Amino acid sequence: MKIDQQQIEDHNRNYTQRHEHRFESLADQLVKQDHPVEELIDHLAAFQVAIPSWALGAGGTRFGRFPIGGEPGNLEEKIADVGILHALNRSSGAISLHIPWDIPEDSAAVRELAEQHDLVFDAVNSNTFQDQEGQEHSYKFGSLCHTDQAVRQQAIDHNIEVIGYGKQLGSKALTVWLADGSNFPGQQNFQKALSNTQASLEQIYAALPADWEILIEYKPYEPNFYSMVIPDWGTSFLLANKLGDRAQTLVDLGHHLPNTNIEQIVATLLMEDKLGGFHFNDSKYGDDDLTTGTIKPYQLFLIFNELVQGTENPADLRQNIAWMIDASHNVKDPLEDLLQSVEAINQAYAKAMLVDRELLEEARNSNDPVLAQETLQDACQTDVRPLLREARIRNKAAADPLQLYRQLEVRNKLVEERGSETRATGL
Ligand code: LRH
Ligand code: MN
Repeated sequence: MKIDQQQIEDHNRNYTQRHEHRFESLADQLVKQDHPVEELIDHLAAFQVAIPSWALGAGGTRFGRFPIGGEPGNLEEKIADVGILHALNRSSGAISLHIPWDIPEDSAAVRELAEQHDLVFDAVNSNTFQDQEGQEHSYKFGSLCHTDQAVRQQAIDHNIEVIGYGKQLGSKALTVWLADGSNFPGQQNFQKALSNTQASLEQIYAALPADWEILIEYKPYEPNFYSMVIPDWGTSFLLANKLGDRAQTLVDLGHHLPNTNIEQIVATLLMEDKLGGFHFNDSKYGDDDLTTGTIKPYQLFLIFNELVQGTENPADLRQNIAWMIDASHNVKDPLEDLLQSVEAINQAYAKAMLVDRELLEEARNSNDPVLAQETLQDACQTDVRPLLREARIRNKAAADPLQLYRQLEVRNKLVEERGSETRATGL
């Protein structure tokens, strides 16, 4: 199933009148506020979010999983699905693979197919949280931290193998998330586990190509429920500093204990030049992997506010950070959920670029919290959707990707093509 340009042009033609009216009135308002509208549109049009290869099928929990039908049954079909998203919003121009769920059997062919969909490969993810068929050593009690050197070496070799796949596909980063930890007090020697992990990461870091980065993802709990070897940003930051310049911290929004001030963590990592990337999603309680911006949209805005404030040139922001989604779709159509996530991320970015930075600093320097709040919320409560629509239309994407996705009955066509039983690898 491919979406052709004619279908998008037909859709946009129907939108033109309504859109132009709304866009012109917003552009007028923004110009009056001295906002560089054309520049804003260029930044938004250039902003790309990577789609996780492991979130293109129906997700589930231990209590159940409800198939969606038409799921991609292999890597080629996953690339085609990300191609559909990118055709609709021209903001999903990258795919992040998870190994071994998505091993590229023929890298040249996979790369060729991705190019046909105008896609590149973002960070590749290793997996030492599951035991694979025929695997010599189990990761039940950890991987890079394991008490047994043979298990640690097996996990190190796997990460180096993942770098190998990434190199063939043009990826420039390895994401390492470890399920390593313990379920009971006394079960693990915290210091030994952390120093084993550091020593293992040093071997992986040494195997990194010169132009690659390693992104260290932290998580406070699950699947271990007493301790995780890398539970928080501080531990990831500590390891990244010990490894070297090309080691950075990855912030998965769902990997924080309730009420954690994530925007402050982002500000600190940015200041220390150790913010490597994001896994965008949203959550109310735990690592719920819900649609980005659905539960805490103001937090998402505040995170982008720190990103825009903390970076001189927006182009650097785009280049230096890996923008990726990490979600699980238990009740929504995965492609609709991902379209909504990309839209929410773009809205937060657009609103953050509308903050009157001078006025905000003035309010801060004069300790005027009321004015500071008004300045932030003035931007956050601006309806930026016409700006995003304009950026998409200029990018030859759909004015309203979700509406066109439904109008074209993409899911039904995927079910016709693939049947209702296909199951995508991943979570
Ligand atoms: C762990 C995590 C990690 C992935 C996995 C799919 O919760 O966020 O990023 O490897 O989800
Ligand atoms: Mn993640």
